[in-house]
Amino acid sequence: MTKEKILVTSALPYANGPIHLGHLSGAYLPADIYVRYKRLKGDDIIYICGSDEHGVPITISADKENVSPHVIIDRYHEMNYEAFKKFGMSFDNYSRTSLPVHHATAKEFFLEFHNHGLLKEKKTFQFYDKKAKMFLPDRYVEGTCPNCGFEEARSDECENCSAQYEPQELKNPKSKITGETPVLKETSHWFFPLGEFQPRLEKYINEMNEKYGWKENVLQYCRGWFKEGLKDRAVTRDLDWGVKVPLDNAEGKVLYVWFEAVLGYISSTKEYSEKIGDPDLWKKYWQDPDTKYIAFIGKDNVVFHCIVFPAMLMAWNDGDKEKYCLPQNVPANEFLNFEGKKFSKSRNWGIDAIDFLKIFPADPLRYTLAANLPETRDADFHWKEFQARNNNELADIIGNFVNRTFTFVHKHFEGKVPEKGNLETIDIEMIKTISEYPKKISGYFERFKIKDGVNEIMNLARTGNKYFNDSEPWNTIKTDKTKCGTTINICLQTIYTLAELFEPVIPFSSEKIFKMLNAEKTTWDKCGEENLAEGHKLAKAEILFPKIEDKIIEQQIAKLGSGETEKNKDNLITYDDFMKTELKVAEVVAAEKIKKSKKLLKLSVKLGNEVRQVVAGIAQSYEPEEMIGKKVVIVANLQPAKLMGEKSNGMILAVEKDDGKLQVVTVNNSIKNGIRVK
Ligand code: B3M
Ligand code: ZN
Repeated sequence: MTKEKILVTSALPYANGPIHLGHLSGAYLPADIYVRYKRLKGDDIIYICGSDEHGVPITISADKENVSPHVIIDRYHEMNYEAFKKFGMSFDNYSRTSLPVHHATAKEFFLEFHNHGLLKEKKTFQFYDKKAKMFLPDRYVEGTCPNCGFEEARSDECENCSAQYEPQELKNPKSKITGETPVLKETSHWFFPLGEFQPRLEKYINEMNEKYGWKENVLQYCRGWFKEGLKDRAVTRDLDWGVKVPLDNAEGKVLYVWFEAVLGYISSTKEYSEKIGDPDLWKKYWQDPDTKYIAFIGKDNVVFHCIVFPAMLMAWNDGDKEKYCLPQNVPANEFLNFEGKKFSKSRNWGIDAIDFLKIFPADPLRYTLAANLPETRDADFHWKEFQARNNNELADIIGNFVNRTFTFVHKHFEGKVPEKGNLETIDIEMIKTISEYPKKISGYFERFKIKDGVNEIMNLARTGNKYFNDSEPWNTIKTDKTKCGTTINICLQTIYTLAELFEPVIPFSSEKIFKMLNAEKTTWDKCGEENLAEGHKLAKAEILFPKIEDKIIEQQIAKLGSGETEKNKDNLITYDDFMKTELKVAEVVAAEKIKKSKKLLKLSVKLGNEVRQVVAGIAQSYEPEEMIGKKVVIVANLQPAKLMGEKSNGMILAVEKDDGKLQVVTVNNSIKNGIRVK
């Protein structure tokens, strides 16, 4: 069989928060299983992903924490990459859209379109939040629908009655960022003529579907968009975080995050090629018409991957430069819910991947998610099901099969693969079953029926156990050792096949089994043959899947909705840590403003006999005289610092109130100053 050249991408997660189990089961695990499977098939495959690091949500998070967006993207890029590694994701490259190679790629596409006169510059009115000093994207404006009166309508469409309207028609608009009433301000943007591409897009999707069989859910979404009619789309935004619009008259504008994020797949491949010292390698995947490009995503990204991105590639391909491959298939998944409800950070419903993997190994999670992927409809993760999949399937079916076979081999056959004697029907059937399996599972994986494939592999382990039981080696070892040897030999061959078929699903356990077998993997197509020679020496058995106790699962269930997450458990400090901070009661004896500073007050405070100078950022909340006589709490052992040229020796504790003003923490006047607070 000829080897295929395959490019696989998974949606680039926003570096604006931790990924959770829903993400894993949508766009990542199915892709990883497919990629690992194709690698075993011996195909030429590259698997690309990375962080999506632009867009308004990132700037909003940054503003909330009063840090630069870089702090946010660095934090979540690292965190998500770490979680992916622990989960066993086998990306060839995990890039970031903040890298220069990405900015250059995105600008190149924009300029190509601009230079060919494809982009139209149009003036529009858009809501502007004076307090936040920014133009508001549609989803950050809420108001009353001009059509049905629904009060939570967006600035351009109503979720309740589906009406679409101009922003100026929305009644009582409110900024979701500051709560202020936004004003309409004129701005201009560049638009991509998506509507013009509709006939070609419909043809493309029909053709791909006919040839490669697209998923019904994906086709449905596309048909829905076509029916509504594609419209021009603005590909720029008024924002300063993102890829700058590479034109002279475009101050303060960046490329719309979706326009550039999809190009992140290309720039990630370029980055990879540079890294491995073969800078042109990316072209082999992106620009060779033989490439089979598969884009794995969740259902909310369908329009961007089946419509917007292909249209952009078509537009590029209309030019005179090297042409790009379009996705051959986009096997988007539906959503995974958590214990019957949507994942929600604010309601503490669900669990982040990184937290999960601090408590449990990756394979039981991979298996549980894979056996229940939301391929055709939304699926649900349940803690009890996770426990049952681990205990009753991984441990009791495959774990038990491996364990009982190894126990036998070490006890009765000196840890070596026994010789086979005459084969009986039951043996011949088992050998035949194993030999048919690789093809059978390929049949599922090739059509992106990952879930069915995974469940079918577990059936082979079930069949193995049945064969073991029906052959009764515990009897034949006493009556007919050759026959017993035949059974154990065939069981070991089955274990080998299982280890390979399961490699894409539970790679860590598969590796352990191969170690126990003291053998290497072969290619997928050969893994159903007899791969272990008679007399081959095996290694010691290990426990593959320890059972998960009820108690552990109940603890997790109890956390739901409560606010206790793994993270804040990690943030706990010891008593000794706390005692390092010397908090003391101090009496303010003098206070004055600091010239040239709106925020700072210079205070003299008394701690016992000691008088110190402390500079505090409370000038917008207190007049100096209001502070005098207050018994405040200060951090007394903070390293001295200079603020606006004034020495500060300690820090006053304060809380921020709803209106943004500070209130210093005080104690009752009867408390002596200098006393330690603990
Ligand atoms: N970051 C959206 C999401 O995580 C987005 C995907 C980009 S793929 C190019 O749903
Ligand atoms: Zn409405």
